[in-house]
Amino acid sequence: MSMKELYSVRMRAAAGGPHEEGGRHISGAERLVPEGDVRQVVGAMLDRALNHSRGRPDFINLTLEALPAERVLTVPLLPIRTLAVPDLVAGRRAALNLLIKAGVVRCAAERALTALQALPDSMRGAMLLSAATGERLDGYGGRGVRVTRMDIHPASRLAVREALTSYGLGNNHVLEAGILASKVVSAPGVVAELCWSDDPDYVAGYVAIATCYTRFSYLKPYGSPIGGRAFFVREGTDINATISYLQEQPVLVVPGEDWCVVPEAGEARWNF
Ligand code: WAQ
Ligand code: MG
Repeated sequence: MSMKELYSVRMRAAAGGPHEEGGRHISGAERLVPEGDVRQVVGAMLDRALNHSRGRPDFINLTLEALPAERVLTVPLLPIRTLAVPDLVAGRRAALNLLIKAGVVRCAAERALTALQALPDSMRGAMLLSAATGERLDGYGGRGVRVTRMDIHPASRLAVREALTSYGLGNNHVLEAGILASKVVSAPGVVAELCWSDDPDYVAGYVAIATCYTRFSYLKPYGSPIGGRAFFVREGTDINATISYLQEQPVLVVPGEDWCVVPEAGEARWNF
């Protein structure tokens, strides 16, 4: 597939006015596609913004930006595994333990969980937190750090989608989150990511580390419109470099030779 240029297509939708005037975040999306796909992608994003379970937006911002292909970095797609947990409490406990195993200090991981649970509503972006203390490091307040300019490599999209579908993971959430997380853990200084959705009916969430994307079947209460993301960075990281990588560096994610969806593991095995 020859690609001289790629287009970053970005959408953000809010209700009650634009985000920057206090509107409530409804939906966002990020793609990085060849020119021939732009029309279809823009149409799909618009449909998605207008038919969202979080409500009807009255503000939609669509951004298109051409990027020279030589600026685009390639990073590996994380393998995806699922841990079935019986409920939210078990899910959060397992997620906490995995974060600690990945090098996040316990009190930092606990602080992150508390901070995400205490959000009054979803942010548009993520909190950047110290993996040592849990202290908030970005200065973006209620907006958070927005990861943009990333996608799966167009030559791999179909095969990855099919692999996910064959494991019952064919919904948009898994692929999009897998792409985002693969970029996030490739950022300088990032140790791990913790995430759950802001879609009221979507209760699964994940922890991503450098080697794996681990889904937990329950990470938030059914019906809650409050999602969130936390990125943990190690001590001594140049925060500005990390933020500019996350927000600006174009990245295509590519499944390596050994990329796979790890078959679902039983609850007992993963009850750390
Ligand atoms: N950059 C930073 N943070 C973001 C971005 C982004 N591009 N997009 C969303 N967020 C933050 C924001 O605070 C949202 O409220 C929150 O993440 C959740 O976003 O394996 O659907 O798009 O089954 O609702 C995870 C589980 C689904 C997927 C994640 O996220 C699976 C999901 P959502
Ligand atoms: Mg959502």
